[in-house]
Amino acid sequence: MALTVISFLCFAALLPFLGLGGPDDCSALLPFLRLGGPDDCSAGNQGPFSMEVTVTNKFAKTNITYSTTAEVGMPMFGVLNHLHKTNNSFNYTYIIYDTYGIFVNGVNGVNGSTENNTYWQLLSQKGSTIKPLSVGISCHIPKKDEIFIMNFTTSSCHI
Ligand code: B12
Repeated sequence: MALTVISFLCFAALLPFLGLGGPDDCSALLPFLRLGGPDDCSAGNQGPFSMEVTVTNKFAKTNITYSTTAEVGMPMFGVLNHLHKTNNSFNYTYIIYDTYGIFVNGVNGVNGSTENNTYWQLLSQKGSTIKPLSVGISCHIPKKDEIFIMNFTTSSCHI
């Protein structure tokens, strides 16, 4: 008799995990099956997104816009390398500093120069707002709908 009672109690305790008995069955199983919940919702936001890279040079009066794709979380360094691999009309050169990372030296054959006080300024456009980056391409992680601008201009002092 005692064995029957224990067996019954064990079976009743297992019901929620077997998906049986009562209206809360599904939610009781969810944590074990890893269905639903916030992780699944955010999974929908992963994957590649499209973005634009604009190369502008006021001296040569040129302005070229490239369309490319970026992976969520990928730094601009990876995005620019992907753009170059998929579109060989875009190319760039860089110098690695062991302090701040990767510095863009030249774009499409035009190099910055300390003698001429020129450099490739990096900017980010979201909607109608354009801001200079506060970090280089190795640290900047672009977001969906961002336009990344490489602007050949004269050096201005910044700290
Ligand atoms: C001068 C300077 C510049 C000059 C450098 C060339 C020159 N003619 O001297 C110019 C104007 C080109 C410049 C550009 C940029 N800079 Co600057 N720059 C400085 C500054 C004021 C002094 C650097 C220096 O001379 N150090 C002394 C020398 C002896 O040391 P060094 O290691 O040899 O210095 C070199 C590197 O620092 C390099 N460098 C300069 N800026 C940057 C930025 C990055 C991302 C990298 C990898 C290297 C790098 O150039 C220096 C001279 O060769 C520092 C601030 C500071 N007080 O340190 C900011 C600073 C290094 N720059 C900074 C930034 C953000 C930029 C830009 C990304 C700005 C932008 N939105 O475009 C761009 C780089 C864009 C690109 N093409 O990749 C930040 C870096 C922050 C970070 N965590 O990454 C700093 C710390 C300013 C700040 N407080 O925000 N910069």
